[in-house]
Amino acid sequence: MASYLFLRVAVSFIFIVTYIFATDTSSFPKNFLLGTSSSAYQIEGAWNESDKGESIWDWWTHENPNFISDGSNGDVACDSFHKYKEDVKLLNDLKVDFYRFSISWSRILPTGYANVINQEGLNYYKNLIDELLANGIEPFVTLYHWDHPEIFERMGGWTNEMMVEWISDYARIVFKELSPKVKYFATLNEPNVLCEEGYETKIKAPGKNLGSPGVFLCMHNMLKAHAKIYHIYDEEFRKHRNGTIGIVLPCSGALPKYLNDTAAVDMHFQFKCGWIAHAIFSNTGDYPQIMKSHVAENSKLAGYPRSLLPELSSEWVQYIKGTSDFFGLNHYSTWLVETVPRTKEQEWYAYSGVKESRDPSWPKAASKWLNVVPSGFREIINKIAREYDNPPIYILENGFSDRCCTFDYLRISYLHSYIKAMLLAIYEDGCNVQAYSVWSLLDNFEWSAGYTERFGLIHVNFTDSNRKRTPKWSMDWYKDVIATRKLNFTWELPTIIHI
Ligand code: GBH
Repeated sequence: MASYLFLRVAVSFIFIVTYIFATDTSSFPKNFLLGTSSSAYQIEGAWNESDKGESIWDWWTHENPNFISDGSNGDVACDSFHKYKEDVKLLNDLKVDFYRFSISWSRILPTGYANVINQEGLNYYKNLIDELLANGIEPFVTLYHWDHPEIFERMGGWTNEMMVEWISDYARIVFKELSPKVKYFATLNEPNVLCEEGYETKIKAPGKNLGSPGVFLCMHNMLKAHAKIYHIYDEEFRKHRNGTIGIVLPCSGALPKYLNDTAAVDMHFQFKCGWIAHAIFSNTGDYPQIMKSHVAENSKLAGYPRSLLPELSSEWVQYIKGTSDFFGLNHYSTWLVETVPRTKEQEWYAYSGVKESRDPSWPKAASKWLNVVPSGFREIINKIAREYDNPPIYILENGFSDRCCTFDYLRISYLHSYIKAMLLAIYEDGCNVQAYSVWSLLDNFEWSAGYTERFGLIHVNFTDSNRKRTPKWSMDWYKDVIATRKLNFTWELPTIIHI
C-alpha cells in the first residue's frame, strides 16, 4: 500500500516537473527578435524632393508605366518621407523589437557618386532612426533594396564591375553617418531577384533582357559588392555599436514532386539559394560545384569557348567567404520540384535540370507566385542549417498578399502557420533562428503589381491624398504575438481557404 502511494506521488511529481520544464513549442525563445520590414522605394514617395537624384525605379516607372499592372509608380507611395512619425507611432503600438527599412542611395547621394552628400536626405534617415530609438525600437538598415542611381544604369548597372566601387563609396558614407546609432545592417536585398527580373525577364527595373549571361554577370558583381561592403563595416565601423551585418537572400521552399527525388531538391537549392549562399556561408566558398560543372557543360555544348558562369579567383573566394554575421532569409512560398532531361529543341540556357510546379491543392494568395505551404518553410530552414553548419538565421521577410480589406483573416492564418513551422524548426530540429520579421508594416508599392497586391498589417488608402493608414485585424494579431511572445491558439483559424 505504502509503496503504491509512493509510486503515485512519484509519477505525479514526474508529470508536474515534465510539464513545467517541457519546451513550450508555441513560445518564442528568450531574446528572439520580432519586427516588420519595408523598403525605401516602396513606401517613401517624395521621389524628387529634398534634392533626391533619379533612381532606376523612378526612370523605369515613368518611362514604362505599361509594365506596372495599374500603371502606377512610387512617386508618392505611402508618403512615409513625410509621415514617418506616424509610422513609428504604429510600430510603437505594435511594440516590435526592430524595424527593417532601406536607404535610398540617390536620396543621400544625388549624383550617385560620393562627391556630393545631400544633408537634407541624410537628415530624413537620421530623424527616422532617432524617432525609432526614442520609442525603444532598433533600426535595421538595408543599404540597397534594388534602387540604384539611374546614372549608373546608363553605364551598365550591375553588369559593370565599377558598381562594386560605387556602392562601396556609398556604403562607407552611410556607415560613417549612421553606424553610431544602428546595430543591425543588411548589405543587399535578394541579388537574384533583381538580377533575374531586372536584367533578364524585364519584370523589374532596369528592365533589360540580357539573357543568362547578363544574370551571371550581375550576380558576380553583386556578390563582390556585398563582400566589399562587409569588409568596410567590419574593419572601420563595427566598433561603434558592436553591430552585426549580413546579406538577405530569397530562398523558396522545394518539396520533391516524386518521393525520394532528393537530387531535384538539392539542385533547386544550389541553383537558387546556393548561388550566393555557398560563396559566403560554406567552408569551401565559391559557387556551388554542381552549378559550376552544370553551366560549364551547357556552355560547351552550345559552343562557347568558356563557361558563361564567370570564375571567382582564389583571392575573391577567400575575400568573400565568411562575410555575413547572419543568414538573412526572405521566404514566402514553396515549389514542387522534379528532375527533367534536357529536350532537343531547348536552348542551353533554358535548362537548369529541375522543373518547378505547384500542387493545385495549395491555398493561394493574391500574388500568383505565392502559395501557402508552411511545411516548405520548415524544410528550407533545415536545409540552410544543414548546408552551412547551423548559422544564425534572421527571417527578414515573410508575408501574405491579398487585394483588400482590413478583416484579413487569411493573412493571420498564413502568418500563424508559418511562425508555427519556424518554431518547430527551432525546437524540434535545433535550427538557430534568432529573428523574424513580417513583410510588411504598410500596404505599399508592390513593384510590377503596383498597388494591386497588398502585404501590409496596416491598410493604406492610396486614393486619399493623406494616405490614411488603418490597422488591419492582423495588426491586432501580431501585437498579441509580440506582447505574449507566444502563438496563441485562440487565434488559430482554418488554413485551407482559397481566394
Ligand atoms: C520580396 O521579394 C521583396 O524583397 C519585397 O520588396 C517585395 O515587396 C516582397 O517580396 C513581396 O513581393 O512568378 O515571375 O511573377 C520576393 C521575391 C517576388 C521573387 C516575386 C519571385 C516572382 C515573379 N519574389 N517573384 S513571377
